[in-house]
Amino acid sequence: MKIDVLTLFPAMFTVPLDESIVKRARAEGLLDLAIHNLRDYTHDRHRTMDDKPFGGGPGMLLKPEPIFEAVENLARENTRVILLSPAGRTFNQVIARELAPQPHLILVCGSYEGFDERVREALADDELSIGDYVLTNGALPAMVIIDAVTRLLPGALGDAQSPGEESFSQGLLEYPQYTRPADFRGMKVPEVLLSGNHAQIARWRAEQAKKRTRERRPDLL
Ligand code: JF5
Repeated sequence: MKIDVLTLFPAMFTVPLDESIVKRARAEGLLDLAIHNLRDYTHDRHRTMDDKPFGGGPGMLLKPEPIFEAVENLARENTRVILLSPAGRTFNQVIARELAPQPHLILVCGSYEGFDERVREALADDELSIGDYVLTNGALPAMVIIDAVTRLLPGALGDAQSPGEESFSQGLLEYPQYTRPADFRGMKVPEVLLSGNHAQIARWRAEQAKKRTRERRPDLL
């Protein structure tokens, strides 16, 4: 998968996408990630990225020209252009699974007060939010989406792990898990997990997952 990111803050992307599973996916060629500075697509002497909204009002808008030029330069057949902003549909695991098979994404990070509406109308295939709060810019949302999608790419987790069983894949929160020691400071691992009875363990885990989801996230049921 190829992902191009358009941002005013390319430095924000360096460390988080050069660690762990994303780093390995890039090294193995599962993910081809390119971060582009939107300012490189300006042509005036001051490299102006923003301007005042027509009709007045507070704040500034991203100028449309650099975004159009960048997207038109990078897009090919089968590209999905996605804006990141609080006005998008809320990103979740279903959307991550829908993006993972795409050959090419362009993620356009908003900032200031947001996008000129013509960017939405003429350029964007989708607009995503990562939740109902306001950030200073779309770099963190872009990284969240890259992370969630990358671990779903075939081979990204290695053979030991699978993305299929975890929280949300089944539509439920995860059941409680324990590792050694079986007694840590008097806090004991539930007896059933030490029993070796795999049918009983599976039943206990399913019950616990449902109970936890009912208590914490009834909206998922
Ligand atoms: C942004 C205008 C983009 O704040 C966000 C955001 C919050 N959830 N998902 C995305 O993006 C930055 C702010 C203002 C456009």
